[in-house]
Parts: sequence; structure tokens; C-alpha cells
Amino acid sequence: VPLVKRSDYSAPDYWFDHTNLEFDLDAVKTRVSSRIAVRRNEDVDSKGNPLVLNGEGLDLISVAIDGRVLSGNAYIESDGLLTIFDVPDMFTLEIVNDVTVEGNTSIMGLCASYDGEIFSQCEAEAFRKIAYYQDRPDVLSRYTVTLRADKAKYPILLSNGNFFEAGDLEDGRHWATWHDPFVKPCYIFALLAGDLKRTTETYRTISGKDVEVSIYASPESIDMCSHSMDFLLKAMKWDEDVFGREYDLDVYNVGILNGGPGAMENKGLNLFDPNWIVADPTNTSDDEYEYRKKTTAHEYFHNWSGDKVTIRNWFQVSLKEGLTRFRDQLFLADVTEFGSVRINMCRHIRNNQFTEDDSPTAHPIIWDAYIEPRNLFTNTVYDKGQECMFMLMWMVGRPRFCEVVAAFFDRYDGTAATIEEFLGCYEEESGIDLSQFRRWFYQAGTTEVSIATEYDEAAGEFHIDLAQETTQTPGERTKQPLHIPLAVALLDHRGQEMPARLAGENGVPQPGTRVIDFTERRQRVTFIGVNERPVLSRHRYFSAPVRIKDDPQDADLAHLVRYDQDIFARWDAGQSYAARVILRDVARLAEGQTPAVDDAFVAAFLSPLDDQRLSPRLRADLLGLPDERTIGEWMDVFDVDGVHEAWAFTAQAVARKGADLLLKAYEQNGGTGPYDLAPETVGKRKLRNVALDYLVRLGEPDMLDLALRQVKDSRNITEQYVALKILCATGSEQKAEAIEIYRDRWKHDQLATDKWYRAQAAAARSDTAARVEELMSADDFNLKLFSRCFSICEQFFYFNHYGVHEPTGEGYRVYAEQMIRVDHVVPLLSNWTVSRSGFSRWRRYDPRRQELIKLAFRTMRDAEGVSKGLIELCDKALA
Ligand code: DPP
Ligand code: ZN
Repeated sequence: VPLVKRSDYSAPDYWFDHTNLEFDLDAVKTRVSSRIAVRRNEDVDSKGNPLVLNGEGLDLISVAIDGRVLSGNAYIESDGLLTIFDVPDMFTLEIVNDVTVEGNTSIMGLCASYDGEIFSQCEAEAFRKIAYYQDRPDVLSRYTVTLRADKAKYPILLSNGNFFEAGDLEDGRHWATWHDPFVKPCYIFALLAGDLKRTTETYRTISGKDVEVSIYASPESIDMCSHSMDFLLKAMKWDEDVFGREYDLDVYNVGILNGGPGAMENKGLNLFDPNWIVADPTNTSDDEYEYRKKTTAHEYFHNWSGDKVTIRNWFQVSLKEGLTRFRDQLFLADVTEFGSVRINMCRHIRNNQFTEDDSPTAHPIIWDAYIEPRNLFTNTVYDKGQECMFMLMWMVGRPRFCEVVAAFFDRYDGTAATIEEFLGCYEEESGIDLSQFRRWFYQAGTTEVSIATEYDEAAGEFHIDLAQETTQTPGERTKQPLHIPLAVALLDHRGQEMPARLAGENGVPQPGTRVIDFTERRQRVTFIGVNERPVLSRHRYFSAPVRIKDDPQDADLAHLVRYDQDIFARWDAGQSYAARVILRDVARLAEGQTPAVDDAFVAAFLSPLDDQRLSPRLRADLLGLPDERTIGEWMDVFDVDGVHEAWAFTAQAVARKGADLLLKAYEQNGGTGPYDLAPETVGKRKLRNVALDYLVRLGEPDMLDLALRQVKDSRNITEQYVALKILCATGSEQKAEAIEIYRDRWKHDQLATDKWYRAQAAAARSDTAARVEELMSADDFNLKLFSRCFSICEQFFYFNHYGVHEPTGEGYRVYAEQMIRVDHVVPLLSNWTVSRSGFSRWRRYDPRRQELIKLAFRTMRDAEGVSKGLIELCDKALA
């Protein structure tokens, strides 16, 4: 399998100025006729070069140039390439081919959805499974698309751009033509044909243009789309307000299909699986609601960051994904709470991006080489890429950064751009030199920042000694120091921010956050005029995606947990403190001792619970213990069993000490009606559910009944689902009853039932693997129902660390067997799961687990008929 290298890039030999596509759609076999206006690229040495097109799994019918059908020796088709010789400098290329649609569940190329719609998914390199083309993002073309299909089966015919014309044909067929006036790469081409219902709103843009915004969905789902429509309209307005981005087409269409491509930003025709967008208060939990709001907005924001300004090649994918995720995070922060958004992102990065950096697949944001471009959509590309955008924003302030981004969009509209071009634009607009900052994009690995402090009472000076070191990653020998913006503040004994000046600064000292430009391997920072020993609040608002290594006293951590005004730093102090306490117990257990309750920790950790200055949502966030996976990151060898036991012990200690307050929080924040989605109510529900989670850990029948009652009596899906999930983690009688009640109530509803699977797959128990196997192998479990299969795979193999790594080793066997089954049906999902679930870090576990994990990778790799992406991932993991 060929390796594609960044250094091998060269511009295409030919441009495609216009692309006309005609589809005779059919669920078995579809005929595609393309007519492309081709022009030789004068800027490269291409004279006399053949035209090379990608095409995979297609049945070629004919090739013609300027109306003349070519004979078989004018071209060669082999290994996924169609090479046409002796072409003129400018010509019309016409190709006819057939595509097999039937049985294509891969979510690549032309596919049939679970309910029978025909749709396309082309990112990253699947347009070549539809038509012969230069399938690369830097070939930009204007598209006209005509769809013909049976009118009764496919009354709706959609493609990119603006609707042009439609009409009827004989034999009960009809046609529709769409024209997209803006150039685009083929990976955001899309079509959709089906019997779908529609809901429409008119959006008036900032310049007064009316856009018809429509969502198309199945008759069962269409009434559940009003919230999605609302997200969309809010996102359109927000992008105008914050980045000055106006929508460009006359229509904006969204299609929702079961087994659709997750969420895909095709120009003017976004396609989704319901799990990523449908948000109805009856079946969508609060967390999902927020996630879908963010995803719906994300795909809309791609219209500028991805579609209008696209990427030169797949090495630049973070230019659209990192930037767009940055935009969706900023949007989410604006419509919820900034602190909470940062906490969630940090949690996600620690568990997923840092671990990716510490795996055999570690790579820089700008990759050097790849085999399967689908596997480039990583946590590093999205999340580290997004954090680079945040750092660039901290450096100039939000308003200025938004102007820089707007200038970039204006300058590169209609082109295939690079991250270098983005950084160059930033430098020009801001006057800041990014030569050192650039390393964030080209260097893999997580940077660890060590912090030591020293207070000189006599001199009134506070020194911070910083050192940075980046973890080793495969194939990179030396690591250069990065430019790290590190936000800090000094707190006094009352927890107030102290006024202080950095050595060398003049003027009146100001309290509040200071951003240190940390650029050397080692650097000393001195605050002057410090008249009492301060407590350092560091890494405020997660100002850089780095791991902090410091060793404050327990009392200082407790002080920060009680008082830090920066919500992220406050949360993080609680996380460090909790991890420290749990790790002490892990060590005790390893020596055969019993764990011990740390009263000072428990008291501090519970303090946010009755801090009335905090919103309920933030209180809930602060009360969350770092999960087992995160704790394990502090250990050289992950003691899975020790961490599991010590974690449960600490959670129980918090629950016991806080029982009264937790019960009060439970009672005072509950009883919310079914449809109230106001942020305050959502926050209250969150706090109530966190309280319930702790209370159930007490193991008392009363508390288990409380959870069971919540499943039974609550009229709110979030409350029902979370209580079910909490009970599933127990070995109680109430669990079985809750499982029955929930299933019976929701059996008619797909998305609510998906959560029935999730709740069970989430249980951090040693019998969960067996349950997951039972659920996935049951007759009524259809691997093609994407939202369901995704729900269980994500929840179990990705989130449930203990569930898969439990001591018997069954988890690994189930992992390998189910991934192979999934790979045969939807390789996209198996690749996604395997690339994210962290098993490639098998070296972090004990020798017995190492052997079992390696066996799982070998089993998957050697299984018959598995995808090349899965083989690539297994080979990398075993290397
Ligand atoms: N659908 C994915 C996203 O928007 C890939 N483009 O992030
Ligand atoms: Zn995206």
C-alpha cells in the first residue's frame, strides 16, 4: 500500500473548470455521466503529460474527448487509476460509468441508507468511487448536477448549490438540476435522493439576502427537527456577528439519514446521521443536546472554514478541522458557560489527544505521511489544532483574532489554502512573529511544563521556575522548545488575586491574570512587590495544551479548590488533588494495606457544593472526580485494578461525608419538567444527577430506590437515562428493573433506545464485556443501524476503560471480535473506534494485559476481509 508524503506534493497537471454530472439513480446500479471542462495547468511542467484520474470499483462504459469516443488503447485503467494519453491543452472530457449502490454500507461513495435513501459521502477520498476524477482537494471546479430517479421512491432530489430546474420523465421518473456557482473540491460534493419530509425557515442575512434553510428527514424524525433548525439559525447569526461571515447560496439544505455520514459539511447540503443532529426534548439528553448544537454549528461553520476556503491537500486538514472546532467551541462558550466548555475540552484532550501523542500513531498536526486519509481525522488534528487557534487568540485578544481570521477568509476565498498561509496572514495582520509558535504544528508529542516556586519574603519576590520538555514520539529525534502562553495569577491568604508586577515592569501593579510567554527550555519568572506568600493559580483557562508537572502542598490545592476565581484552574486544582489522594491509595493497596480517607481532601473537594456564587452547572463540573483513565496517566505502569478500587473508595468517601448536602442538592435541583431546556434548568439537572451518582455509591437500598424512582417517574429523558446509567454500574436488584422499565417505555424510539444500550455499555464492571457481546450479537441488533452501533462502540470501547481492561481479559476478546464484525459492515466505524480507543498503548499495562491486547490486534489484522485502514492501525499498534 503506497505511503503518501507531504514532501511529494505537486500541483495538478490539469484544472477542471467545470464539472457536469448526470446521475440515473437506482438502488442497485446507478449510471454516472460526467462532462468536465479540462485545462492544462500552465504553471507546472505538464506539457504532454497524460491526464490521470482516480476511479475505484467503477464499471467504465466510455471515454470521449471533445465528442470523440476514445478507443481502448488511448487509455489504461489499472490500480484505481485511469490514465488518458495524448490529451490536448484544453478539452471536454466525457466519461460514462456504472456504480454499484446495492450492498454498499461503507458510508463511502454512493450508498443506500438504512431506510433506503440514496446518498453520497466523499470525504476523504471516495468521490473516486462515484466517478473518474482528479480526487484531490486542490482541484476546484464549478458543478452542475442533474439527478434522475423514480419519482415515487425518490420524490426529493438534492445536490449542492442552488436549485435550477426540474421536470418529469416517462416511466414514472423525474429529474432535478442543481447548480453550484462557487468552486469546490470533490470531497464536498453531495447528492441525496429519497422520500423525505421537509421543514423550512427563511434566514435574512446581514446584507438583507433571504436564504431558504431546510431540513429534510424521515417522516418519523421531521417533527424532531425544530431544535436543530434553531441551532442552525443561531449559528448563521453568530458567524455573522463574530467573524463577519455571511452565507453565500440561496438555499442551505440539511439531510438526515439513518446510516448517514455522522456529520458532513458538503457545500450547501450537509448530511447527518440522526445521532449527530436530531434534538428533541423527548429523546435527547442534555449532554447530547449540547453536543448536537455544537456539531450542527460546526458543519455550518465549515461553509467558510473548509468549503469556501478549502485545503490544498490532506496534510492541511487541521486548517479546516482545527479552525472549525475552534469556532464551534467559541460558539458553545457564548451560548453556555466558558469555564464549563474549557473544563470539558481539557478533559477530552487529556484523555484522548495526550494519549494519542503517547501512542505509536503520534503525529504532528501537519502530518508527514499517511496511507489512508480517513485516518487523518484525529484528536491531534482537531483538538490540538483547535488549541493552537485558542493560543493565537490569547496572544492578541479575541476581537483582534476574529479580525485576523476574517481577513484570512476574505483573502483566500475560493482557494485551496495551507496552514502556512493562515499563519502568514496572522503575522501580517498582528505584527507578531510566529517562527517559534509554528513548531506546535510540525512537532508531535505532548509538552510537559514543570513548575517550581520560591517565595523570598525579605525581598518581596516570588519566583516561578519553568522548564519544558516534549515527550518522545516515533520518528522525531529532537524536540524544540515551544512558545507557550501560560496564564497565571497569585492568590493571597483570603483567596483574592494579588496585585503584582513582573520584574522590569513599571506602573501600578494590577490584580488578575498574567500571561507569561514561556519560550525557553528553562525560564525564571519573577513577580515583585509580593508582600505575603502567594498561592499560584496556574494554567488558567487551560491556556495551552500542555501537561503541568508541579508539586504544590495539599493545603495550597485546597485553597485553590475553595477560592480560585478562574473556574478552570479551580477545577484543575481539584483534579490534581483527587488524583494525588487516589494514587496514595493505589500505593497502599499495592502494599497490601487498606485505603485511607483523607478528610482534608474530602472537605475541600465538597466545598463547591454549597458555594452559592457558582451556577449549578459549574458546581456539578467541579464535583466530578478525574476518571480512572486520567488517574492511570500519572502512573508509569497503569495499575488498572488498583486504580479501580482506589477510585471507588474515594468516590464513596466523598459520598459519605457529603451525604446530607448531596441529598439536599438532589432534592432542591430536581423535579424539572420534561421540556425545560433553559440553561439554568439544564445546570440544575446536571447537579442533581451528579449528586445522585454519589448517593448511589453509598450502596444503601434507599438511595438505590431513589435512582429507580427517577427512572420510573421522571418525565425528563436526561433524568431517566442518567439514573439508568447509574444503576447499571451497580450490582443491585433495582438495576434489572430499571433496564426493563426504560426499554419498554422507549422501544418505539430509536434515539432513546440507543441510550438504553449506552447506559449498559457504560458500566465500569467486569461483567460489562459479556453484556456488550450479548447485546451486539442479539438478533435484534443491526450493525447497519449506525446510531446504535456507534453508541455502543463509543460508550464501551472508547469511554469505558475499566470495562474493556477488566481483569479476566474477556474485554479484549470482545473488542477484537466485535471490531471485525463492524469492519465488515462499516469500516469507517471500526477504524474510528480502533484509532481512538487507546489500545495501541498496550505497553502501559502489565505483562499479561500486554499479551492479550497484542493478541487482539493480531486477531483483527489477520481476520479475513478487513479494511486496509484497520490493518494499518493494527500494524502501527504492533510495531
Ligand atoms: N464530518 C467531519 C467534520 O465535520 C469531517 N469533515 O468534522
Ligand atoms: Zn469538521
